[in-house]
Amino acid sequence: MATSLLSSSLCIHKEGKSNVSLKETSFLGTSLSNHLKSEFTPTIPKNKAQCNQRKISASIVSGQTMSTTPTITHATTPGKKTLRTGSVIITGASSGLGLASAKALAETGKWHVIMACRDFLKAERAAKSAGIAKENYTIMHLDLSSLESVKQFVDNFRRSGRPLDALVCNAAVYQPTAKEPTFTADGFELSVGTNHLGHFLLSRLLLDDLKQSDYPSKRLIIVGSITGNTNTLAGNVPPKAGLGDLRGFSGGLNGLNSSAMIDGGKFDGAKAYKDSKVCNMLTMQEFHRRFHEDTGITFASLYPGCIATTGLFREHIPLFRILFPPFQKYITKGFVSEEESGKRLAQVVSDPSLTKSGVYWSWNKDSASFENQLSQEASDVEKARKMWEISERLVGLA
Ligand code: LMG
Ligand code: NDP
Ligand code: PMR
Repeated sequence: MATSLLSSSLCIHKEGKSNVSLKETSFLGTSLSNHLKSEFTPTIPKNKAQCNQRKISASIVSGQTMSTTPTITHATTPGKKTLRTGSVIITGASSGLGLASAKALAETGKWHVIMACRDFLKAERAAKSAGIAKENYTIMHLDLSSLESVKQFVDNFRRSGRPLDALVCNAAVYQPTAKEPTFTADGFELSVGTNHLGHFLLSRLLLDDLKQSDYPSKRLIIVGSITGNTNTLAGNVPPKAGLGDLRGFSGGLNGLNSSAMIDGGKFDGAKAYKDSKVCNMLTMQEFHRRFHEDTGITFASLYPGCIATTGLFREHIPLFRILFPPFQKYITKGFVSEEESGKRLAQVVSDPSLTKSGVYWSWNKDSASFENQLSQEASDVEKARKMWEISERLVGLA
């Protein structure tokens, strides 16, 4: 039974329509220049004065929060229109998928990466040991488990004078062994508070900055996961994701006068994480419905594959950490290296052929991307709307 379930879940990947192969989508290669010819009108000079002006105030804070001075560089091809360096914020870029995608994007030479991290020193060491060139990244402090920190990050970013062309909501915590809930600075259960509510406020605030960007393809990417989707085998491993009627969420997830769980049930750290991923995927779609048409911004989510070696499993029992990578490699075959997952996320950020909005991307075994199907709950329009409205209230936007 296990085998048949396994292969049926893998079939979803095989059967998925493969839109692009890696070969076809080499970052910003010929296909991008073609794309640019038709779509891109350079508007750098318009922003430059504004940028310079902002740079002055940015220098006041840069000593503390930034490792490089903001500069806007241009990639020039003689005789062709030029595309300025893109500016992308990646949350949780100090390890795992975030670091790998920061490296992949920086290495194209077409992106400056703002690594939005809670631990400045760790991020600096990580960037150095990954070999990311100094001029290609800036580290800025962001602790997603504090709404005040999110607001400060947005202020600091604006002061830096950089445009915002892409935002990647990647950071996450996972507490599979926690017996009792812990809470964010604002009193929300930590996993949903950090993975969803912190990112919700961040992306709502930065939407204005994305709107102002003159980049040809502006994107807001939120990392989702297979384990939040109950239409897959992985999503059926207990405890399963389920938001119920959102009664705990509506009550503020504070564990005092309301449950710490979205569905109002008993605390379960693994479920809270999976629920937070459902919120991430619902948020992406609600953004798409509310803002895509008017702004042209691409909103997308993805399941990058099972990156069984990352820090995400740091709180799991040691035996799990030993067995999980070989289990995923040899049994489920869902394993993907950090490097490969980084390339996948980088593709969703910058590949000219992945501009479709409202999509949940996955990759098949040949590492070709395809548009995957979300579970019924993760694509529930009414639930997305309700979840959005409660989130607005909890983060103080409504
Ligand atoms: C929970 O336990 C913990 O309680 C929780 O605290 C948290 O840690 C959480 O997700 C994290 O895990 C999960 C536990 C329960 O799973 C295990 O880790 C136990 C392992 C049991 C080993 C079973 C043998 C499998 C083969 C072994 C290979 C050896 C390698 C070791 C691997 C270690 C790492 C995993 O899990 C269970 O209850 C086990 C049963 C899981 C099967 C679930 C399948 C349900 C299928 C339902 C049908 C759905 C159909 C979907 C079809 C979709 C198609 C469209
Ligand atoms: P890691 O633990 O390696 O990376 C998570 C990052 O989030 C770290 O940089 C961590 O910072 C950061 N972070 C955690 N809490 C906060 C906070 N309060 N404020 C700011 N940053 C924070 O895990 P992964 O790379 O595996 O996870 C990245 C994303 O990929 C997550 O969204 C996860 O849900 C998703 N994902 C992962 C899969 C996997 O198999 N690993 C599968 C599917 C999705 P620090 O370095 O300081 O701890
Ligand atoms: Mg899962 C095709 C099968 C498949 C895939 C792709 C994953 C991904 N897992 C699969 C199957 C199974 N897992 C099976 C059959 C089991 C029971 C033995 C199993 C168990 C399991 C555990 C205990 N798996 C896990 C855990 C975790 O603690 C991880 C988790 O749920 O984190 C929330 C996890 C994961 N399995 C995955 C992926 C991608 C994860 C982790 C990360 C995530 O969703 O972010």
